[in-house]
Amino acid sequence: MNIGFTMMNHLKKRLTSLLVTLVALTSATFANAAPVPATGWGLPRDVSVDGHKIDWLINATTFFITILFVIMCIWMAAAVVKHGKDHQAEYDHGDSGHHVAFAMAISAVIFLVVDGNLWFNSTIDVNTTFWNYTEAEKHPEAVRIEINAHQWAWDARYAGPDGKFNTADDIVTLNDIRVPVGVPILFQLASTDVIHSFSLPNLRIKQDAMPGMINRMWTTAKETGEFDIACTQHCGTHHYKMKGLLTILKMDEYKSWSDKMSRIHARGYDPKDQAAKWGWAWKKADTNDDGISVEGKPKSAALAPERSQSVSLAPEARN
Ligand SMILES: [Cu+2]
Repeated sequence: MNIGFTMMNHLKKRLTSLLVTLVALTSATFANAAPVPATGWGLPRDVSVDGHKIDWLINATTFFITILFVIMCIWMAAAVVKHGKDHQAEYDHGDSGHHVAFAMAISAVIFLVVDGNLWFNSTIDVNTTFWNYTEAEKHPEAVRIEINAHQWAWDARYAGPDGKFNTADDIVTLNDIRVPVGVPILFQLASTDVIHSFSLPNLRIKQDAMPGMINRMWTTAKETGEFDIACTQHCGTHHYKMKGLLTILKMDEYKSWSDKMSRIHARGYDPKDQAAKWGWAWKKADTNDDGISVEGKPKSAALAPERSQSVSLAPEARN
């Protein structure tokens, strides 16, 4: 009776350990195999031409991590089953030549296959696509947008028909960015107050907006629709409110919108209003080699007319 009870207890403990391992394994598998819907689990729907390169990196990382996780779980489950009550424990420093060689070989395989693979592919993607501003700028219909981030909204400025920023035909919007599908969209980013991060999750790009410097990023949309603009840098108490709407339009719809907006803004343009001219001369793609950011300051980081709510601005920006 007593022996039977001890055996049952022992078996129960082993089964519990096995069950815990299996539950951990199953939940990790579900998390990794997340689908890609418009809502729900997984990444937001990718509507950009090059977003699949980012997704490949994320998926490859998840794939390798899952393999390693499964191996570790099998290893632990085997240890739980094998090293039971009847197993004689052995003491071992683990520093023999054999052990050291084994650990180094495993580490080298993981480093070269996993990290090497990710590094190699991401470097190619960055150089040929994501930081290749020269190619993007060459497109005759490329759209250029200046973004001024501030607590807690996004000002956007389009140059208008004359192609120059800070002129009468500029289009200036607040939390409302409209772009055409199928052509490069180039952004240059500045910030009036603190560090923000301009994120377009459905286009798989984001970049910090820094006070005192102009950062940039570019993308090409492949689908029309309405998508989120988010701030992905905690930038103060109302950070959570700092969202906007990105509308991707067909080229003819975009042209008629921008023509109309340009005419409306030209009518309300006041050449004496210096505060409204917060834009800057567009930084050319060849102004720096590293492709990350270009030093420079907006001509004025002061207020655009739409954001005159002084409560939302840093003290130095109010002057
Ligand atoms: Cu922000």
